[in-house]
Amino acid sequence: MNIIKLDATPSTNDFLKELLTNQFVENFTVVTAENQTSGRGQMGAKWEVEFGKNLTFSVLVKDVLTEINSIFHLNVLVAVSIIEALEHFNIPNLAIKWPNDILAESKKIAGVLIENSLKSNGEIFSVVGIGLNVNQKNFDELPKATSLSCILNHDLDKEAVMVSVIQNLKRNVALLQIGEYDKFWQTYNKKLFKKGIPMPFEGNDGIRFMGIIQGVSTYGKLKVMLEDDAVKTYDIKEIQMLY
Ligand code: BT5
Repeated sequence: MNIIKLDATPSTNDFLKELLTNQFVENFTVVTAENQTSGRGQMGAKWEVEFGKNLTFSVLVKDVLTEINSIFHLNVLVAVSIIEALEHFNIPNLAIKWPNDILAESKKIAGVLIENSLKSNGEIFSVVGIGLNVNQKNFDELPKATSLSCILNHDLDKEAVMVSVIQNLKRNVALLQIGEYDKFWQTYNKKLFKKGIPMPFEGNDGIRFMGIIQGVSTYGKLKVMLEDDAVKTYDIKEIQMLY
């Protein structure tokens, strides 16, 4: 496993993307940092961690996106790979909050930021950024977050957790490439947070409503049953669950 270890960098995703512009980078190369000074989430959100306590890493996955495999397929694979690793470390009550938050005991334990780029030779490179809380204990600033050590009451070897996620991801990408998407999608749906439970939502027009999550379509749309029993599908930017 090719792992580049850094003390500090603004963002491991940015470091890996920069590396890609300058040199050949092997598939599944990993960049990990003890501290990220400007860790990024989706759409300008920040990823914040205590220095040295957690995992912040990015993995290069080449050519997994094809006409058949969409961005959401990789998203599903990454979420399931993290869940499998956390189960291996005996974390109970894991769930996936659509589209890409990993929760343990209803609190966020990991977040994923996937960024794709098309190279001039037609290759598609996916930079899979993962923030996974391992040994941080104090989450006063982030009351809806947790870590492996908060749940298990002991510290863990961060690298062992990271290696487990990467090994799962490698194996699962190989399975995706031979067409085995369905079982990952089924696991993703099984683990879906608040599925079947009435919850408040907010649309991108600011209007709030109640709905019941039914599942996620193969291409990542959230299926929600509304108060008139009609089932509507929503894209990632169209709706958020208020939780
Ligand atoms: C994410 O965004 O959850 C994606 C996070 C990806 C971070 C990794 S670290 C390695 C790589 N390099 C980067 O620069 N990024 C990636 P989003 O769904 O937008 O969630 C962001 C929200 O999660 C924030 O607005 C906070 O509410 C919350 N949050 C921030 N830090 C957290 C933490 N350590 N644990 C749990 N929740 C956190």
